[in-house]
Amino acid sequence: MRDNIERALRACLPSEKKEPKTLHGAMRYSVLSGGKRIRPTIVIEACRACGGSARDVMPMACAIEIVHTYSLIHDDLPAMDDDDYRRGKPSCHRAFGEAAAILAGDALLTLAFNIIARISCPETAARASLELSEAIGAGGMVGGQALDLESGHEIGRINELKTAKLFEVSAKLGAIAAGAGRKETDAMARYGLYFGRAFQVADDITDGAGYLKASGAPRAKRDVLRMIKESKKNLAVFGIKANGLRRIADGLI
Ligand code: GRG
Repeated sequence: MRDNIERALRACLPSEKKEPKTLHGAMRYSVLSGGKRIRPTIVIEACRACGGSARDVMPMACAIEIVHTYSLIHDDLPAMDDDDYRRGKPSCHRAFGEAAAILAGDALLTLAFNIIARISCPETAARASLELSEAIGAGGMVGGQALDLESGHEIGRINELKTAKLFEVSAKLGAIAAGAGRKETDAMARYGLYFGRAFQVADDITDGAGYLKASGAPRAKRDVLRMIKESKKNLAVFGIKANGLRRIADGLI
């Protein structure tokens, strides 16, 4: 599956040989830099669990990974986390300059919605762009980042918006691509949301930051396990077709 995702991502991105070459280079550099591709894998597995095929859902999987990459590029900027490295390589602004990195993030976000707009079923495309825009805008990922930049906001709320909403919409888009009904789509969304919460706490434990600082290691570890269990509970309705999603959740442990 990983190879298919890489191939599809490559095909979505503008060529480095075409102007503006620096912008295209920065976009390709950041997307094709060896991420774990957890979010697109969740999109595909959620679609499979709802009876759809990996091929049908690939545009949505790519759109989600492209949004994720935009968020990493902007998060690494000097005005945000000011990180020199990402995925073991110089971060986008270190490799291409700050202006190019800002534009690469902007262009990737736009590209994600362009990919969704091209989905052949107009209803699916409209629903997917509505869900995605709500998950990643001021009421979702960007809003979470804004709260994180201020002080005094509850860490669970920040994590939910900044990280979990993108996982929630990943699972949801998979269900939507498969034409799942309301009950299945809601169950998928809850799987993604709880997985996303667990993912951020696990990341904080690894980094020694955020939730770990606020709650201490024993509680943070207990909470990850509880959130993973809560996440997997929502898969019961899909039977063995959701084994891929169960493995992803267990992989966090
Ligand atoms: C600046 C628009 C904007 C948003 C920032 C999501 C986010 C909000 C920032 C990303 C930075 C960050 C530390 C997010 C927390 C989630 C997280 C641990 C991301 C890393 O995800 P992985 O581990 O990364 O899936 P790979 O490299 O494997 O894709």
